Amino acid sequence: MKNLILLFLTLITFNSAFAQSDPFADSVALFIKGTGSWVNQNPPYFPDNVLGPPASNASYTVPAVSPDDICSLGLGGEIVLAFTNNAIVDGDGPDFTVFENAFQILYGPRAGEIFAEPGKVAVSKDGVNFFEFPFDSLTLNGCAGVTPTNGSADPTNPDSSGGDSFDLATVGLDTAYFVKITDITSIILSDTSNPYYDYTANGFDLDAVAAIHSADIISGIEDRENDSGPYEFQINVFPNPVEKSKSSSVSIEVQSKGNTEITLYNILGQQIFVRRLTGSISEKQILKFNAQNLSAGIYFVEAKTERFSSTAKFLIIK
Ligand SMILES: [Ca+2]
Ligand SMILES: [Ca+2]
Ligand SMILES: [Ca+2]
Repeated sequence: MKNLILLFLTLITFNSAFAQSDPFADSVALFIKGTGSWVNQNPPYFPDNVLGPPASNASYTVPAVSPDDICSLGLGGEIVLAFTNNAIVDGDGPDFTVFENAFQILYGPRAGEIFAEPGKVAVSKDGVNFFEFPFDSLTLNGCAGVTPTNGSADPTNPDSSGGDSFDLATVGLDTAYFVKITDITSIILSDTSNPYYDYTANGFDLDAVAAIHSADIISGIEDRENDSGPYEFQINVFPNPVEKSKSSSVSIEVQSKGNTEITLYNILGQQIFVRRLTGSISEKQILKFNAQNLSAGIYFVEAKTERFSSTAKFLIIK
């Protein structure tokens, strides 16, 4: 257990010896489509169009419009992006940027103004408790979907990247694994005197979310002892994250030799269960369990044989 606590510290302090993970959102934890339906809300475009970097061809006056680049949330739509190989952490100033396809209008009665389909933004550590950034629907201060994207700039540099940046300190979080964006375009459409009123607006178009202050999460193999043995020792958990609303079945796949003890811990290091697998040869064994009664959050699975020990991290969300 002491070793495990040390390992938790390693995990939580994000071992910098590991290769830098990408700073962008890694998976979609939840998508509730709003009013309207677009091709970019479905495969093969979605979810890749909201993961990874923002559209490189977007500029102040030219919005990204390809379904490969953006996903329309629809009026009132809501999306939750999960970070699984990196976390957003609170550093000096803003910590992450949301990229949408806002742009400056060049012609017509609104020339020079920004065409905005704004969203409100919230963040979470556990995928359950979200902390919303304050926003103003008249000035759009605090909203995402207001500042055009500069696709030729470094998306992790808020001084030049465009997009709308947020500081975790504003909501009192030190780390976030989830970013929720909810379209609020209908607030603008309900008030023709709103400075951003535009009858053609039809909802937030998400391009990307990038961490400015990013920390790697070790989610794969962490062998504490010499791993030069004659066989592989691996542990994988899938799906990850586990979405309880879709399926609460979790598979832990272990490649090991001999008796293997599997222990599940929550983020506090409390043991949830211990199970034993008995394999005599080096082969893949799968332990399945039901996560229905586990609360949402971060969990660790430790697999241990006489000689080896390895831990994997995974998330359970609603
Ligand atoms: Ca990432
Ligand atoms: Ca900050
Ligand atoms: Ca994109």
